[in-house]
Amino acid sequence: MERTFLAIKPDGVQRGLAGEIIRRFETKGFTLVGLKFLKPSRELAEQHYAVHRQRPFFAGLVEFITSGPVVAMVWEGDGVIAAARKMIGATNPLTAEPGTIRGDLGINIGRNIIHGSDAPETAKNEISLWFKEEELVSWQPHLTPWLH
Ligand code: 3AN
Repeated sequence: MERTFLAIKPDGVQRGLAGEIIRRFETKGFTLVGLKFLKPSRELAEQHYAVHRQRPFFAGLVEFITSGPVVAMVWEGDGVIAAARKMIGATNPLTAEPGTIRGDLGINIGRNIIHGSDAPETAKNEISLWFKEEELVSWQPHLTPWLH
């Protein structure tokens, strides 16, 4: 079963959007298998955004992501990596489609509310960077077997 890593960034937490965002993935039918609330260390943030190390916004991005608590999550389900990216919307909230999380809730590219893994390989790496194996819970909702 496919898994992806999602993180509600400090702006999403500070604006009180965590519940709304979790609700969207729950009602879509995906399964939450990992959840933690933490203020990321600089080391964790730099590893997470390592591919952006050369970009002009890297320092600001690390500064921002370490500035406050984030909700780190692992979600499971068929096609969850691509579907979550679709539900999150384009990187720039101003051009993200209405109906997406960024399109509905954000306006600033540097404060775009949520992170989602962009491919199977990044999902695998990000999950193991943020979570230990024993922090992930494999389970099946009994009432909705047709989702799986
Ligand atoms: P996404 O989060 O949609 O996969 P990426 O991977 O291109 O977008 O960028 C990672 C993060 O870097 C974004 N979520 C955003 O917070 C930040 N970012 C990307 N482009 C810019 C930019 N031009 N200015 C400031 N921050 C940016």
